Order: sequence, then structure tokens, then C-alpha cells
Amino acid sequence: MKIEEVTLRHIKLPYVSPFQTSRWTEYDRECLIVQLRADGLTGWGECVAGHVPNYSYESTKTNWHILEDFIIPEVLKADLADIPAYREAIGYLTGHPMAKAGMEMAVWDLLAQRAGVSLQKFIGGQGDRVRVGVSVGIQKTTDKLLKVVEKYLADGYQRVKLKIKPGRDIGDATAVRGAHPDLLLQVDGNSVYRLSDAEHLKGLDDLNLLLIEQPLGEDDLIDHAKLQPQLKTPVCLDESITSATHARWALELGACRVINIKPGRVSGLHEAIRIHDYCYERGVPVWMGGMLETGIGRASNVAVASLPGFVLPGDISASARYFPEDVIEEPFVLNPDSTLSVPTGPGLGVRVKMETLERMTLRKETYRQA
Ligand code: OSB
Ligand code: MG
Repeated sequence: MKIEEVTLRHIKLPYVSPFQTSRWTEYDRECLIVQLRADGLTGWGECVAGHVPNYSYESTKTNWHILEDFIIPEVLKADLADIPAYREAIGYLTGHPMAKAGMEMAVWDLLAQRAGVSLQKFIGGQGDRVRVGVSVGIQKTTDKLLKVVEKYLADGYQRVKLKIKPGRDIGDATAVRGAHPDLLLQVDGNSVYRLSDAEHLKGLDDLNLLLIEQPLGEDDLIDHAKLQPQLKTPVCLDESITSATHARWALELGACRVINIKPGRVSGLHEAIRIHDYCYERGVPVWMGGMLETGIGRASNVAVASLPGFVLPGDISASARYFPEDVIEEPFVLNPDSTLSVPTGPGLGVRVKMETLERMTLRKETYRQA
């Protein structure tokens, strides 16, 4: 398959409300959208990096640089028969997993469409729905948090993740647990704690949490391996798992008992599926993480989350939880059983709303074969 044309868009989509983690606050979803044309088909991809390099070192600007200067020229030169051909073409590039993954998503979309099947079928996913939850940012007060959680429960979410930081961790989680004794509840520290906080983190251990996500440093498998045995609650790694090799290292070290998989963080669907397969063979639970994606990235996440090893509910909420206006024609809606339906149309199975996409575009560039 020869890619005839690549269009890169930098878009900015307002959130319904700001999203606060332990170390930063986001007000809009800024990201790059990749559009490919080949054989009369259009493929779409989303790079998950935001405007600011907060979650990782990547940003919309570094994504643009890596795509424009390195990935797009390779893609326009190559004959992309399959995903390994794409990975081979860009195999000389170190790092920048989110730039690589955004392009890979668009290639997956094209390949599945060419095969005449949904992305879910193309990768061997199962079932018509995936279980999901909602990730709740840090609120101004614990009372406000309780109200926000109530609202999400009323919407039908059956699993809640709380963002935590020092000073807003044990108290917030204890309050939510007190109000909802049977709720599936978990917390995410986004790398803000250190091993010296182990005694403090034990304060979360009697709240019957599903897991504690990424408490320590993003590059720190060693101290997570020292922390996990001190807790009854499973540690789940997010930022620290950037490849299938890191997943193996983490599990061999005992640094975690659960893994959050985000295709963007691990350079694409291909590597995400490798991590899934590795964990599935060993009975290690995985779940689909989220990066507040638009409907394009969400469609991909939902399809991948239908693989059998994704046994915990994912951070993949309905479009309305994130945006007043999404960039797809039919927004994702929450089913009453706290699931999202897996798209069945060819490829990603969502139709991009061009009018909205163009209106949200800050910068756009089209590239063709020289
Ligand atoms: O750590 O899981 C995270 C959003 C942006 C960056 C990092 C994270 C998150 C979330 C949101 O928790 C999950 C979602 O997309 O709903
Ligand atoms: Mg996380």
C-alpha cells in the first residue's frame, strides 16, 4: 500500500471542565490528528501528547517535528503492506512513542478498512461492549469531589478513579469510600510520591482499592519494586511501562501486579498488543488507560480494550464526559451497564465530523510524495 497523501492537523478542543492531576491542570485537549489517503481510503490517527510535556516529555510541537521531519518522509517512501513494514521504516528513530503511535493508528485504520473489517476484528478483539470507568481529577474541596463522583455514578459509571496528590489523597479516598462502600475505586498519583512516602501510602491500604496507579517516579521500576511488597493493594504502573520489555522488567522485579496500557505511551497498537499478550499469558490483569482522547483515539482504545486480557474497566468514558463537542459524527455514549459499544464499521468505525475538525484546527499541513 502506497500512502499518497498525509495531512497533519494540530487541534484544540475545549474540555467540559478542567482536569487536574497531582502535577498539572489541563483546560483543553490539544493534540495532532493524522489523516492518510491511499487507494481511495482515508485513515485517521491521533497523537496523545498534549500542548505541555507534563505526563511525558512529548508535546504537540515535538510530535509535529518528529512526524514532519522523519516519520512522514518514511511513510511516503515506503510500501506499507502491513504494520511490521511501518515499524521497520521508522525503526531507526529512538523515543517519541506518541508521534510514532499516532501515525501507526492511521495505518491500522487503513489496513483494517482495506481488509473490509473493523479494527476490533482485525486485531482479534471480542464482544460488542467494553467495561469502562471514569477518571476524576482533583477538585477544589473534598465536598466538591463527593458531588462530582455522585454525578458520575448517576450517569452510570460503575468504576471511579481518583487523581491524588499529597494532602489530597487519604482524606479524599476515605471520604469517597465512606460514601460508596461497594464502588469499584482506584487512585492515580501520576509519579508525585517517593519511596520515603511508603508509610503514608499505607493509609490507602484499608480502603479496598482495586489498585494504586503510578505512585512513584515515571522511570522508577526499582523503588516501585520496594514499595509493592509493603502494600496489600496492587500497584499498577502507567508512565513506567513504555514497551513490552519494560512490562517484563516490571513483573520480574515485582514492581507492580497490574498494568495500565496506553497505546500512545508504548509507540502504538502493535506494542500495546504485545504487552497485552505477555500479561495475558501470565495471568496479569491489564486495563486500557486514557489520555482524554478525541473520538478518533477513543475508537481505537475501545477496539483494543476488547482483547481478552483487558479484565479491568478502562479509562474510556463517553464523549460527553470530556467535550461539549467531539470531532466524530456519533459521539460515544455510556450504556446502562457502564460499557461503551465497540464500533463495527470498517477500520476505526467512526466518521470524522470535518466541519468541527476544521473549526478546531490551529495548524494544518499536507504532504505528498516528492
Ligand atoms: O495518568 O491516566 C493518567 C489523563 C491525561 C494524562 C494522564 C492520565 C489521564 C487520565 C485520564 O487519567 C483518563 C481518561 O482519558 O479518561
Ligand atoms: Mg495514570
